[in-house]
Amino acid sequence: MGAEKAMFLTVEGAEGVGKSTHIETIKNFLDSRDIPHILTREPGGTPVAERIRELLLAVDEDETLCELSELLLVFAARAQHLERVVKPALAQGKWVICDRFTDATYAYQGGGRGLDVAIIASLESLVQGELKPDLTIILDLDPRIGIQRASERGELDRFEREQIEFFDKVRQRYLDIAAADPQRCAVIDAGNDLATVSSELRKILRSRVARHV
Ligand code: Z5A
Repeated sequence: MGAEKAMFLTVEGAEGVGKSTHIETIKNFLDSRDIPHILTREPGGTPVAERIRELLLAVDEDETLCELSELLLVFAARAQHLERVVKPALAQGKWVICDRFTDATYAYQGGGRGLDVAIIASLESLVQGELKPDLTIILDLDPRIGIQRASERGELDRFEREQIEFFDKVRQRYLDIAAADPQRCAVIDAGNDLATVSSELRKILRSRVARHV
């Protein structure tokens, strides 16, 4: 393995776009090149951060989570995940593939909930410093299809119960992020069949990742 620098790859998108499915494609790509890597996710990735995830996803009829609490919990989980998992892995030369990261905060808490981007940016700077993903794959899909896919899996979590307008805003914010940072972000049409999406993803990996190995 001749990696100069371990890469930090993130996969993003709104509800049911196929992140888990296509992270497997990335894993196979790295395995085929003997690139050491870990798979992780946000919110979560450590025992403490997974407990925060449970709080974030739980439907609690007695007390709704206020928007600022939600934002702070997301970043609390991220701080723990970065210190305990992401930074140590990168320091050991292991690539990190993360199912969602801070773009999700801009999309869900910023776009969906309407929280001020400046507040998110200041927390991002506090928690991450200069650390950003090297490559972000954004799977883009009409939320109506994504929700349909998710609802076929069973009971819906707290986010999945949001109205379609919420997911339209999330999707749009992801597209805005990609347009503002095309060097880092690649958008894939996740409305195509699985084979087409995987093939497009491999093409992106060959062009953007191969030069690092
Ligand atoms: N959240 C937040 O608010 N702020 C933050 O900063 C962060 C997160 C980091 C949990 O995330 C929630 O946290 C998330 C936002 C919030 N809530 N929502 N919504 P999550 O990643 O666990 O939640 P999720 O979006 O529901 O992910 P998921 O359930 O893992 O879905 P997915 O990984 O994108 O999809 P999948 O499981 O790979 O695929 C879904 C189904 O569709 C499955 O049956 C596949 O076989 C099928 N599929 C996938 N692709 C295709 C294609 N191309 N054609 C046909 N069928 C397909």
